[in-house]
Amino acid sequence: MEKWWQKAVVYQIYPRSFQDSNGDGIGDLQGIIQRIDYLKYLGINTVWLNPIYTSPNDDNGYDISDFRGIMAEFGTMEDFDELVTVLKANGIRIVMDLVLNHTSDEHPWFIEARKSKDNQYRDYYLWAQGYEGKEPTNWESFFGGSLWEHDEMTDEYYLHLFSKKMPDLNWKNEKLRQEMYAIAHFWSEKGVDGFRIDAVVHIDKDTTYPQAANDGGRPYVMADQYYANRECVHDYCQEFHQHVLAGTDIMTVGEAASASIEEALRYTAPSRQEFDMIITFESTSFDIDPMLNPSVPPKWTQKKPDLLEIKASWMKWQDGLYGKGWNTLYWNNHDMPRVVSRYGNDVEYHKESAKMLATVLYGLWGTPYLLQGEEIGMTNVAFETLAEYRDVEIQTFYREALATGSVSHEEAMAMIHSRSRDNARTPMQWDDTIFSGFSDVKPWIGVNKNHAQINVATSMSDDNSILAYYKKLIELRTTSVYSDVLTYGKTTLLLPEHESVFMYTRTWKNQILAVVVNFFETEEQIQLPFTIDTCLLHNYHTLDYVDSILTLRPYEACWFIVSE
Ligand code: TEU
Ligand code: CA
Repeated sequence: MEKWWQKAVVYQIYPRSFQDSNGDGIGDLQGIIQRIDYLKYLGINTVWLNPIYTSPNDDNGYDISDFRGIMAEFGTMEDFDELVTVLKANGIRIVMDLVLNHTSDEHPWFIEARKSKDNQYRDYYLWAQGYEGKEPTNWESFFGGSLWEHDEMTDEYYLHLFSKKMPDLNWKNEKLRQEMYAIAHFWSEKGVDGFRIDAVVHIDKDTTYPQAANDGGRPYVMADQYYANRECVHDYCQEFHQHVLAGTDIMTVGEAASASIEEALRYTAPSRQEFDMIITFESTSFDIDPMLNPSVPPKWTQKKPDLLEIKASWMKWQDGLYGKGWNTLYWNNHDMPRVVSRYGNDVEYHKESAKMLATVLYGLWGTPYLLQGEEIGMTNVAFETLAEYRDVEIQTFYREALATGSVSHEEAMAMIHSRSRDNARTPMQWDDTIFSGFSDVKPWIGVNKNHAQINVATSMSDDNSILAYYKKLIELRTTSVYSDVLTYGKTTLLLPEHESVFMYTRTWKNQILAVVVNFFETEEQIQLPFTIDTCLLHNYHTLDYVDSILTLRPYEACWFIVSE
């Protein structure tokens, strides 16, 4: 049976950087309301808001101190209610970011819990004694360093997968779980249409706290085997479904960065009632090579992507979940560098490569997730100084990397330029004015200098813009006569061994859509095994197609309706 989220095109709004309405340099809910017409112009039908709850903003809202309050900088609950009303009036659904894995250390529960070992909230969190005068285990935080923080008051350590101001919750405590279900229920009652569930694969940990094997490269190591995708996670997701989702058509997308296809089949099988879909990091990690620099966490390394690896991985997920679960399609989110800088060429072939990346990904089977600014080809930013960066992960990475003694300031800054999360968090580029139309005052984080050329206003007056291309692509996926083949069609990979060309078909009833892209800059010639009936999408003005030989210029990309 068709579900609304199968035809969703989800636009991710990072509220802090989308639109400032009250001149404090910080994006807010009224700012989003001001931009509803743009969302309608783009043609998206769903928005995902990053966290808007009360927070001290150590991790820009993912450290929550009141799950039922709206962050003061973003506005009020009345603003939220108005936003929901306006979105729904414009046929746009709203997905909230639900953070279940941890709270802020300023949450009342944690303030109480740390007071004494027998406090009623103590067991809402994960505490342990030190081991041989050090932290309980050698496990590494996702933000670098140990994931244990010593708490003087009771001389115990508490676990924090992320920053030390974000203590992890103890999901083995049933009372805690009930508290989290009540929070989710509160927002479902307010009319939200979906939840993106943050870091959800981490909510169960091995609380026997074994040491992790360590090859000695760094003092602490990732220990996913002890805190990712454990069996209890499935049990808790099913319990969440029973308590919060049963009887609703609320969509759930679990952030399951490290989930394998086998785990994804279990998370997204409809019969298991866990999630409707998950976000895996596998589909965006092809340019990471830990061997390039063992002194730093893998995410900070970068190699040229291998298209054969990309094709094999994407087809594993296309084939593995088809008819059994559901896929998500994304290149960007607020945790990753911007794709046109990462896999494309944001200088000589900015438009062609940005359009190619959209063409190759959003022609696949699954629900697309676009990050604000992706549709105009926003790029990475390279701030001159560390002080211009805002992300707590960057500050921790820099400190830990230099502490190894084997990473220089210049090397660390180069890694920050190419890999940091702030690349995705600079203010939305609305026009070429000094603060890009995002605000009338200096924003909380610097505006990318290229906003003078890359912005919505300029794009709207250019029929050849990346924006016009995304608008067409979204219309094809959501409302055109080709929506069904794009939504339900079976994916078949062609030319599997070709190292530069990515070609596949989508087949649904009597319709065949072919996607043909040159992933790189070298011109390619290929023989097409079908007849082109219609060209739906193309990032060049003319097709060089003679006697069934198609010449593909740098990053050339097409969607065709074909016949065999
Ligand atoms: O990110 C989760 C996250 O980073 C982990 O899933 C980790 O990177 C991955 O499992 C490695 O395999 C979410 C948010 O997207 C991020 O912005 C927050 O900082 C984080 O959770 C904490 O809330
Ligand atoms: Ca504001």
